[in-house]
Amino acid sequence: MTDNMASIIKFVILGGFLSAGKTTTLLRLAEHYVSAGQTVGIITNDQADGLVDTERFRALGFTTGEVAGGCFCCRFDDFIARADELIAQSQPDIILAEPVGSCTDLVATVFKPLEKFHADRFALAPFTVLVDPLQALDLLGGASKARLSEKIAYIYRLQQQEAEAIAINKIDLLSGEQLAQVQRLLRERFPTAKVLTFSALTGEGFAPLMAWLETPHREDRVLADIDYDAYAEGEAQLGWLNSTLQLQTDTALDVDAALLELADAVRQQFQTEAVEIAHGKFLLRGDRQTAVVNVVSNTSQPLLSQSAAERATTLDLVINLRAQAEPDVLQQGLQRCLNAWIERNNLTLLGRTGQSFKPPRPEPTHRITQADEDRRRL
Ligand SMILES: Nc1nc2c(ncn2[C@@H]2O[C@H](COP(=O)(O)OP(=O)(O)O)[C@@H](O)[C@H]2O)c(=O)[nH]1
Ligand SMILES: [Mg+2]
Repeated sequence: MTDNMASIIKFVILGGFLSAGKTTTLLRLAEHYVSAGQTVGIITNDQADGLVDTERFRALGFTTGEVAGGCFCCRFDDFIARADELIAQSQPDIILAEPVGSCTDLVATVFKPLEKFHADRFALAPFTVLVDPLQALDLLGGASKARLSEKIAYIYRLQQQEAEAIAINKIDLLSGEQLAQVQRLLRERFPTAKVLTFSALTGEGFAPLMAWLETPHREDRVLADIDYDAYAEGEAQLGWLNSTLQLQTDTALDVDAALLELADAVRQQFQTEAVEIAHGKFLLRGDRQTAVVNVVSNTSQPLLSQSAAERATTLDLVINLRAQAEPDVLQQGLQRCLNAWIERNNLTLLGRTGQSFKPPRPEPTHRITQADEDRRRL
């Protein structure tokens, strides 16, 4: 790495719960940086491999590394290895990283280790955590209405507590009144965080967000009192399912429509079973183009986030589902929908890989707290 010592790489890590809009925001940021002539590298993260997010970045031509099998905190060495690979491949000016959406304590386990061991190579942007305003109202506002459990809400609160800035995304969905309500709620609960508002979809408020990310990371809000048992329990209440299928058909299939149909069938299936979806991602690659559909809750319509606009006969389907249920419940519910969908569309299943599980207890590689630092200084 000696030849890279001179150039310090900007490092942007965007936090936020499942479906807050991290990938959408990073894609928009990446496009801005590229159009300003900068080279961008991306690191995605999940508890398992076969990631829709990775496919999305790669489909748009971004050099992307993936940390799979655990969060950045528990796979810190892999995280650094991916960064080194990006540097070797494309000498990026900026690395953008998206941690797992159910992960917290990132300041102690990722930011501080980066500062302690890699300050000569990376300049961190302030730790910014994205918020879906409707999810925030649900998880922080009225506990009686909350559809995700109290343990999951605990993780959600920790995520905001350690943020230097909370960026309220999806403001295009809100009335002025609703936005004011969410801002009030977040300022009340997390008075030390800067609050930004924007829409990754329309680009509104994006310039101030980008300007904020240009400022240096200043404050480490280490979670001093985090209860790792409660955190582990909360994460384990989320079932995780990643599945990749190869399919074929004689009659060319409308990729966008077929994917929307499948995603909505899955949403309805879990709504019937009272299984709350935290994020369902569906990607269907046709002969040349790729469609992506997101489901962010049981009650919101599936959204076509990327259109393939083609009919295709050879298809790769990737599904990443995170929902509040046992993994086998997810597996069975999805299987039912897939069987019906395959039959309805006259598809032939050629192959399939995947896994479903609960995230294991987080065991960070490093955990550096303020107290450790203070002791060292004495
Ligand atoms: N209306 C609206 N939807 C958004 C916005 N940003 C993201 N989304 C949608 O929210 C869903 C989840 O986004 P994604 O970026 O995958 O979230 P992640 O899980 O945090 O990476 C997708 O359907 C996005 O299209 C936004 O600013 N406005
Ligand atoms: Mg994502």
